[in-house]
Amino acid sequence: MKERLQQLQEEALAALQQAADLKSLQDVRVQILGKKGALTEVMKGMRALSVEERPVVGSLVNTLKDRLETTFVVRQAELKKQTIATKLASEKIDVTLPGRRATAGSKHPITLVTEDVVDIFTRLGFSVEEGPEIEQDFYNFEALNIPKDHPARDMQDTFYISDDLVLRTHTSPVQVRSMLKKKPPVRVIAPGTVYRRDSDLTHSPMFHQIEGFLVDDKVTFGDLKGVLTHFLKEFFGEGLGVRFRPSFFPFTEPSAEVDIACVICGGKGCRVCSGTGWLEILGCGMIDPAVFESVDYDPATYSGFAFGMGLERIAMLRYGVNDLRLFFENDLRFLKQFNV
Ligand code: 2NM
Repeated sequence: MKERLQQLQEEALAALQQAADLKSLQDVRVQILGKKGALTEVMKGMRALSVEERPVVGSLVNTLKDRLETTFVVRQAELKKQTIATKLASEKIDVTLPGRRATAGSKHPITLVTEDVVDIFTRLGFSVEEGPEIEQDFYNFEALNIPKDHPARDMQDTFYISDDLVLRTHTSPVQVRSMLKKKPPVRVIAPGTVYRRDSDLTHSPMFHQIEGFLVDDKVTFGDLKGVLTHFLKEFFGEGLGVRFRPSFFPFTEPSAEVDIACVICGGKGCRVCSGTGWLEILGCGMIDPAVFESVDYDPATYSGFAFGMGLERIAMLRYGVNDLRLFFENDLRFLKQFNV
């Protein structure tokens, strides 16, 4: 019996010491001290002992049990410490390493141009208005005196969502909404994204516009010329050549197109201005009385002017960009150059 206990002690101590992790240590404990463990088996054998031997062996068993329990607890603490140390070592980070720099973005050139134009008109007392890009026929066409058979209404030119809904083809519907909201005197500019079914080297189906209008009593074509000439000289430079040519729009009468002296060749004639020395930059005119009727302004009391311009073209001239597609490709090598 004593030899069996001695042997068990050696085996058990070795097994506890050799357990490599908490799970196998627990297994060893069950194998030795558990209900069906080796030590329990030995204790069952005590029934066969004599009355004199029993307390002696019993005391040995208890001593061994205590010793094994203690060894188990010590080894368990050791393994726990080891586990934590391994985990800490694997999760260690060097906080002294240099960080990754956060790269700053930059404003899109169309945004920069929009901000500049808006700034000039804001200083003239205009307020900025916005409206939906999905627009009703009434605001996009009907109220602007664009008749049912006008080519602009054609499926060829306009993205239709339904019979009555279109992707706005200009930002004029924002002006219509402003006129319905406010009574004169009123000065508004409306920058925004617009859509037309047109896609080639010089046309994108999605592009950007700024339109503006001013209504009061006694507004004249002279006011229109003064405001737009002021704007163009603020934007492109004081010495700029500007000319007004007669034109036609359904929503203005009379209408005009405005040219500036070519910013590339200074008016001598080059590829950009097709040898004319002039660049067409915006459309404008005196708001047609028919538009006033749609928004319930009395055309006998009020008059006003309106204008519109495409921002991609202006951005190309300002930054010397020779390909429209660069604005829509979002190539960071292009966009980064506008970091100001
Ligand atoms: C243009 C040219 C001429 C224009 C007219 C209006 C409104 F709503 F007041 F009638 N907004 N924008 C207008 C006039 C736009 O773009 C080339």
